[in-house]
Amino acid sequence: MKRILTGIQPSGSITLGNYIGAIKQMVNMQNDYETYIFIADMHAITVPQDPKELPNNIKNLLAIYLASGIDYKKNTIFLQSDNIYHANISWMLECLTPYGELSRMTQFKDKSKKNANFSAGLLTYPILMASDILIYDVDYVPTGQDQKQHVELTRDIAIRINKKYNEDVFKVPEPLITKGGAKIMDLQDPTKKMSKSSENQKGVIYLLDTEDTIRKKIGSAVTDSVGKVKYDIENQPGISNLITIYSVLTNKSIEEVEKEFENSNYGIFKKSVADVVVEELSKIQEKYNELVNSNKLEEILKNGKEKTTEIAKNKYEKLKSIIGLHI
Ligand code: ATP
Ligand code: LTN
Repeated sequence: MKRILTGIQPSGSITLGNYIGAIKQMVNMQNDYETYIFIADMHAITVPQDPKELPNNIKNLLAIYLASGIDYKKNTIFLQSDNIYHANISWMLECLTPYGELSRMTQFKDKSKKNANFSAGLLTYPILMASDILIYDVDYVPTGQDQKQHVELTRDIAIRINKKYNEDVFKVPEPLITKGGAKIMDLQDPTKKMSKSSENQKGVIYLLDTEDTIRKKIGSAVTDSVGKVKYDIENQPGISNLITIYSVLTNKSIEEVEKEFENSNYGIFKKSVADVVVEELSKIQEKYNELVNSNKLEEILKNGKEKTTEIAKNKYEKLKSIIGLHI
């Protein structure tokens, strides 16, 4: 069975972008692949986090995974910091990666601009991600478009190390980008990615938003003066974004959505988009409320820690051996 792995940072409330870009893909693939899904808490601390808030964000993300349909019996679910080998292996990979490759990463350039005092971890972030992926010899990494560059860096690291040591130390993974490369944009600024850490909450749909809030946010999403429900990122980025959301959640193609709303005004179209988002999220919220305080959560992480630590330890020993870290 082919193996896949993905992770999300517990850096805030989970958004519709996270759901469409990462979670939904895992749910769709869990029956046909061996799946690993984790909470990237060590990635989250590359930017400042409140130590009181972080545990809640971790717990909420785990409950959201399960409520979205990720079955803990079919997937290995774990907390990144529970597995000490991720950071250990990351260090070895850091020493085998040229600095120049890191400073070129788009996410680093964007995030480092936001805080002049950014951490060194923000720069080495993609190597920890490479470690997450390469430890498990995965075939595919489902992510949103924004993480593709990091998966490509991971591939380069794997290829370089395999060549250097003349051995198949790592499997070279492929990125798996959501259908049509779906990147969900901010509803208030559709040229910007919808993001957990966005300052303007009006442009972001959170998975736990109430129905009323969701309807308000979609109702006031920025559109244009063209007046046609047409997918045209250049001239109608707001409408194109709503078409993407509707298309992914209803499993209809962009063309089918355009046809369906050919004679509709933006008000009617927005209402239909809100209906499908509310329907999808209310199911998740109902399950989330049942799960968030259950003691199942700890047990799931404990099992994930045991299973992944064993796999990662083998990779760690292998690396120590080929690099020469032994007597
Ligand atoms: P932050 O604001 O803290 O950077 P984020 O919302 O960008 O967070 P990540 O934790 O970086 O989210 O990403 C988790 C997963 O969700 C990744 O696979 C990423 O590609 C995907 N993702 C995030 N935002 C979007 C989006 N707007 N559209 C599609 N996929 C997304
Ligand atoms: N960097 C990712 C989270 C992440 C990840 C990974 C995704 C950390 N390690 C390994 C896939 C595979 C992000 O911010 N979305």
